[in-house]
Amino acid sequence: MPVKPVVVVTRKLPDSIETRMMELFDVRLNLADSPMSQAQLIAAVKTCDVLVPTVTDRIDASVLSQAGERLRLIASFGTGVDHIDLKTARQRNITVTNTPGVLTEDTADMTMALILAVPRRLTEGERLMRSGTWAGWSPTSMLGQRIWGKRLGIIGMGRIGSAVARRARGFGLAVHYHNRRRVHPSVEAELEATYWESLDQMLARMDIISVNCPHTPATYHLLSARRLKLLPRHSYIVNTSRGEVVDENALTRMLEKSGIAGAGLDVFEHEPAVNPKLLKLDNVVLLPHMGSATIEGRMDMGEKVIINIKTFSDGHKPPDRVLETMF
Ligand code: 8YV
Repeated sequence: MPVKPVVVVTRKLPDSIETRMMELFDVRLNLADSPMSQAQLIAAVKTCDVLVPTVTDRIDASVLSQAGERLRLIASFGTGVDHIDLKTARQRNITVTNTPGVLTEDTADMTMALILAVPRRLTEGERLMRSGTWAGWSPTSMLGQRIWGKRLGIIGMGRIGSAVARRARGFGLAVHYHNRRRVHPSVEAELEATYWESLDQMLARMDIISVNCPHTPATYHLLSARRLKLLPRHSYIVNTSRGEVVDENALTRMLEKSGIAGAGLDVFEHEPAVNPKLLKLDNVVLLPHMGSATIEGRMDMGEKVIINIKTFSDGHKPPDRVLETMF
């Protein structure tokens, strides 16, 4: 790899991150911030040493198979890597890195915000105020569901799931979880978390479900139409992970017919598209994939990308290598 590798960054990053990148690398920025088409991505991978994509880019086999010999590193700006074909990258000897850890607390905060917002009808109340039709306080208006004492079922007890569990305890929620592997007993004890080997059994007994697992082939539509039907009618779902983990159409049907009480969604199956029927429902809170959207988080993510590229171009193993076997 050349001393100053050619680095293509697919979206606009914070100014100071771009400035540092310009000092260190031969960088091609996207100042207009327009999402790149597949043809533009292919053109980019033909000429660069390093690609810095985000969740809005699909780095699939058709892109990677047209990459030039010099493409050696994909330093993704983000933690999720479901937009990158890891197998093809490995076959072509392209290293992939991500930015884990630095967006954990922000994403957990947003998850907690949705856990509070949906049962307490936060955005519904806000819409009422803005409509100018609020008739004043009444003992029976805008009643929601109490949070304290309810059961929270976390799907995916990784970094973010654990950070959600820590917050949830402060709100008096009983923490339950399902994970591919049971977490260490000391972590379970710290989080006072109850493990469910069977996702189906956990779903049937929870008041609130939080989706915090990555999207992989194994978790695609993990919350399928069948599993959604297991949820109690009074329960809520919050998803700050990836839209693909939940069958969005089935969820919408469930919400329409009050099969569950509500949903808080920060992610969608076909972003930026959203099932238009969801927009019509009062019992959902919808956010535009902003779980990790803090200034500090974006700076930290950018720093991680820079460290990964610099370490790699200096001939060392970058700290945040992603291996297929991790998923
Ligand atoms: C990021 C995310 O904003 O890091 C992730 O996996 O989902 C988001 O919080 C986005 O992916 C950046 O590419």
